[in-house]
Amino acid sequence: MTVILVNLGGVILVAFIVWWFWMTKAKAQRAGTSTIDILVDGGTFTPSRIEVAAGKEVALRFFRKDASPCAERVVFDELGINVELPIDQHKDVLITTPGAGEFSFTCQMQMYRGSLVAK
Ligand SMILES: [Cu+2]
Repeated sequence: MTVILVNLGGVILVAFIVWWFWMTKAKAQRAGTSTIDILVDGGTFTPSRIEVAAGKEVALRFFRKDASPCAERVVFDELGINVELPIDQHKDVLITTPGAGEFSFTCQMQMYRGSLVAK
């Protein structure tokens, strides 16, 4: 009986350690990357002017409500990013700016317009 209890204790301890390390790692990853929500609707990105820290990875979380083909893609021309946005879903676009500066982003027809300001 004692042997079983000791073994069970060991298993629980190992499970706890594994869980602890995974949790800590996940937190560290989230802390390193900030997330900014952007709504895509009615011909405008909201917000349309986004300030980020230069050279640091940022996740832009687009939420496209506009079902028209106009809002189908988001394009960061200077950064070489062109991503399809699914309707009524969150889409994360990870961006690391090459340095300080202003980088525009648009829909593929350049009707939607926004700018990413890296400082
Ligand atoms: Cu468009």
